[in-house]
Amino acid sequence: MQGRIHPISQVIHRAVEIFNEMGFTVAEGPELETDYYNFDALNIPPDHPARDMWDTFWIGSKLLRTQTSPVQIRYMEKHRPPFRIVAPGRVFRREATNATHDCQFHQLEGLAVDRAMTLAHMKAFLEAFFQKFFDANISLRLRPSYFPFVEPGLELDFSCFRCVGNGCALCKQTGWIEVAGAGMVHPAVLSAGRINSGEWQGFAFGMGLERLAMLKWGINDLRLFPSGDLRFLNQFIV
Ligand code: 2NM
Repeated sequence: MQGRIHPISQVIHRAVEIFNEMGFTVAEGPELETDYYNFDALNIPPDHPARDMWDTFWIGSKLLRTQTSPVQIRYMEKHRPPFRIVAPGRVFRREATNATHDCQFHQLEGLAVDRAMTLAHMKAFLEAFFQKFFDANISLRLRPSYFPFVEPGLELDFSCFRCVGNGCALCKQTGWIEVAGAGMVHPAVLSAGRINSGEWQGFAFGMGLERLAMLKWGINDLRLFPSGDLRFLNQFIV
């Protein structure tokens, strides 16, 4: 019996390939993190109510990263701008499991820092990304939201590639599908990365990869991904 590339690995490979073409390199970091890199450096001090946005697995004095953003902080500490990076990897949330939530999943986050890197650049990069990833004519919509590490913060929706905006079950009749969070990196986060926020600015975004895979292949339960069930996995022949 022949081995196969896991569907989430396939999504990571394709996403990285597309972002590479747009000048992004890959950054990686530990899954076991410190309070500092997962929260404080991301503008979430110990008593900040936003900590409750992420239910966290603690292991002694360390934690399992709740997003891949700590990778970007570590990268900023060691590299000078301008740069563009993506950080794909496994993240952990202390949450109950159902068809659309799991206590471990994969994210791909991006960070681009330059002297004048704006949300307009981000919209163009991400529109190009989704068009290539889904091989469909997709446009993006930005909605105001809140994440402590960005200001302004945004949710990103893309136009439904199934019904082309007319309304169907996939987009719950809205014509739009929520796919990512994003924003302009908060000056306090740039400072934590030893980057002068008077000279440099950047956008950041994060998306769930199980969700991308579910949309791409019409999968309705994300618990299938870590199941190891060969009846499921054998359908993803490269
Ligand atoms: C998101 C939403 C908004 C993000 C921020 C950063 C960092 F470290 F550069 F500040 N990385 N990723 C970010 C911003 C992630 O995920 C929903």
